[in-house]
Amino acid sequence: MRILVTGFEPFGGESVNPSLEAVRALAAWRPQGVTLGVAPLPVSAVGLGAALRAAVAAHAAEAVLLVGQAGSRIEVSVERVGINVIDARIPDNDGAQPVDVPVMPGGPAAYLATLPIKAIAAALRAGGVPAAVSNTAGTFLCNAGLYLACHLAATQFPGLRAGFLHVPLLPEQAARHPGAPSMALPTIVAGLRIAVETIRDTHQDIVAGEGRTD
Ligand code: PCA
Repeated sequence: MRILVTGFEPFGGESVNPSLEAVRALAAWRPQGVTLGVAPLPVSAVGLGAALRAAVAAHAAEAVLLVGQAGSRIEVSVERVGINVIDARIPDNDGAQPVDVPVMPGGPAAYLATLPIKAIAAALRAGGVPAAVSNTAGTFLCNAGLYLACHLAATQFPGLRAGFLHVPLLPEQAARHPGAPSMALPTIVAGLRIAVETIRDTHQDIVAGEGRTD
């Protein structure tokens, strides 16, 4: 199975992005039964879609797992949904700050992730990585990335499965933001490995209640 894992470039004044650091650390791994591809994605409202499409095509991906930084998250968030809205709180790396514009004009209001989110969350926890299903990926470019990946699957890459993991800040980042939660890089990398193995091994998601009201 060809699985593509992407990480985002640093943004918002940070010099690193834990998602990109973790994806880079994953690159040399050769999991059994998986051809693993990794790619960086730009924090660019204008450039994200083309970069994602190019990476999916270059790797002939059957599944794409996008990974991004979420500074307030206390655990790995397995995102359930991408919505067709960008409402940027901060500028992207091009200096653009779209507010209340669609990710894809005319597209559906939302797409649900097609990777096994419950199985991934359960496997992460079983592997010692704090994790939960999340019902909002925000309204910046991570949400847009999940939406675009699902839209690619719906329109150009039939059979492509797509999902998203938000990861906390690295400890060295959190140290500059007192009170912010963090997760060490080896834990994040271990989580990505577990997620890839779960994607490889799970074709029907498990049924497990994880609903929450936040
Ligand atoms: N996090 C941002 C965009 C890039 C990233 O790593 C987000 O959550 O939208």
